[in-house]
Amino acid sequence: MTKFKRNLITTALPYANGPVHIGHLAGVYVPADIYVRYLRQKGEEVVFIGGSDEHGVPITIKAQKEGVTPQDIVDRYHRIIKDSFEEFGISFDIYSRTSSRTHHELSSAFFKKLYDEGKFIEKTSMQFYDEQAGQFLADRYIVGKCPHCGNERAYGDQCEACGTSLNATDLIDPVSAITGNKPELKETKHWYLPLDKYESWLKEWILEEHKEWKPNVYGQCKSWLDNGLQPRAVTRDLDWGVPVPLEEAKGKVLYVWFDAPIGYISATKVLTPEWEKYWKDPETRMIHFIGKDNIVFHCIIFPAMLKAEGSYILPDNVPANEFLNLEGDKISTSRNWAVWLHEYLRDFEGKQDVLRYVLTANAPETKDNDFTWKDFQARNNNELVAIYGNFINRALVLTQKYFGGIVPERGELTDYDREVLAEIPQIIEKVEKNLDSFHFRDALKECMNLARLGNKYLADTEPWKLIKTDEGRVKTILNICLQLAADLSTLTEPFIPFSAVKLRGFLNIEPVKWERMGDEVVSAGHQLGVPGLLFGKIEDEEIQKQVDKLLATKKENEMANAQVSAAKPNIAFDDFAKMDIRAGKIVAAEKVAKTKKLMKLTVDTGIDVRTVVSGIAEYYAPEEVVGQQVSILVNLEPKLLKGIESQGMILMAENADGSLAFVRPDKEVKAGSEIR
Ligand code: B3M
Ligand code: ZN
Repeated sequence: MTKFKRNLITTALPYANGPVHIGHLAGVYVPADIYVRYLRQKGEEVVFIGGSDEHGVPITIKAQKEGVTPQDIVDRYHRIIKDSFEEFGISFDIYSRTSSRTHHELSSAFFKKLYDEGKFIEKTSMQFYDEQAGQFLADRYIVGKCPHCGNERAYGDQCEACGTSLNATDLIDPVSAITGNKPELKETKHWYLPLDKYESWLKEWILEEHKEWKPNVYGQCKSWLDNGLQPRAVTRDLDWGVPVPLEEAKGKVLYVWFDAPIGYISATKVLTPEWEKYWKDPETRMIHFIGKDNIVFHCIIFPAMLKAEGSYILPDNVPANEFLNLEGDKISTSRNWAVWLHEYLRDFEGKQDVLRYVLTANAPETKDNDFTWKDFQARNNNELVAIYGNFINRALVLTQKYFGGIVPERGELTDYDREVLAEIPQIIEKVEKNLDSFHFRDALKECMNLARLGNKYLADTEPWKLIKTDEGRVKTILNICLQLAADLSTLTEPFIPFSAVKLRGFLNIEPVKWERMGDEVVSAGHQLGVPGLLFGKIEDEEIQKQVDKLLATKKENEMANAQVSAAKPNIAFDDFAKMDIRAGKIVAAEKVAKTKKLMKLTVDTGIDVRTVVSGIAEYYAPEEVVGQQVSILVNLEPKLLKGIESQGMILMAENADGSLAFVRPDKEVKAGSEIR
């Protein structure tokens, strides 16, 4: 890290078309924040950049669905997302947005410079057009069958089922997402970045000069580069976005993936007039924190854009994470399969750090990982409460009890004391090594080892026994414990910053510099603050509530997706005419004893009054059905059910979840009327 003077840390700009969930936090924002807080504590110069991606088709589609403007949508979600990040302590120096004027100006100028220098190629091609909607169908405006995996709902730019990036014209049976119509092909002109021209440079820069990148990132880049790069269109026929700054390009905007990464630059410019020192000085180290679906854009396309522009630095590293799943299923906004941050905070008030901790301990660093509520509870109760909280609590309470909360002085150290103290710098070194290489899970594990060390030290030395015989020894032990506690507040601050502040309150100390860990930082005679609990236990009921909520979502999704059964083969009219279906009226009803489903109905068919046994008891109570008009098949062979002769069948519609509803004339008709 030494050859650099300063750090520019960016995080992927989330689309402002929905709130953010645990997958966002785990994949991008928590690791980035840990890294930034660590650098700051070490006294490094850092700017930490975030913002909302406010262009792109997902936003205009959402606006159209709701009958509002795209600006309404992005205003709404930009706020919600910004608040969520703030509440979780993501310590951005700026959280900006791509609808800002600075952003429009800067991305426009970026395009213009490349255009003027002849860095683009112009191409006229046939693209899908929706006559009725009067617009071209870019990216997500077109859906069809994926040629690779057969997914029926693949988009014009990507199939989310198999991850393949697509061209709209690759789709099988494409339809417009606006009108559902079959689109036509119409000629249009666009500007392309000839990525093929940058291929050999990218190969050298990534595959030779950045072998240290994470294997998942390096591997994805290699496979793109091995497959060969094609020119990529950087403009679209849309009316939402940064207008293409050319006379001949009326009604066209920059492709969202062209302007979004420039959002990192424009956000820095909004933050500080010195923005160029971060973007143009090779002594700045730039790092992009992103999720794996954004790798190609940050490692190949954006660097090619920066290279083409010529005055900007390139990223030094792109530590992309894999995905976080939720209870075994892919997180999905459209299926509402997510833990939304604003909802988490409603249910677990003040427990931001618990989520930060669990998402780091279980981070999808090398492979997709699963978040489960059981694991969340276990990590809180067995790690934060039982290990970290327990050590802090004992150190504080014992000092309170024996010395009125005043830090006792250290006496002579035993060999064991020295051994324990010598472990501190070793642990710190491991934390640093892991953080420097973006191994956040392992770094957190080492932090917890410092708390474990404290617990072991207390258990081995047993000051509560010694107090009767050797007060001097107890003073030394507690003094050492309090130094450990202070070190923990410094070491864990990047991971669980709210708890670090709380702990410093208990200790009544100011933030301690990173390099002072291991020193005697709380001096003898210092009055501690009021001790409290650092973490609280999470009870089974709270977890059950979350699990139930997800089960309900699952059920809703299943119902929505339930397949309608396939059509039966055709029958002759005569076969149909054989059925004698009448309008009847239920005149009496009772549950059939010792069954769950059956109800004995007495039905006036107009022809006669008869008994029918029907499987509706789970969905209707007898008193609700009496007096109701129904459709009854009267010429069905009688059948014995639970000892009762059933004479006919009541027609019911069966819902996706198996629930039943009566099929009846929509206005009352005379009993016995024929239904056909
Ligand atoms: N908005 C895609 C995403 O949210 C995109 C990232 C832009 S980063 C410059 O995954
Ligand atoms: Zn596919």
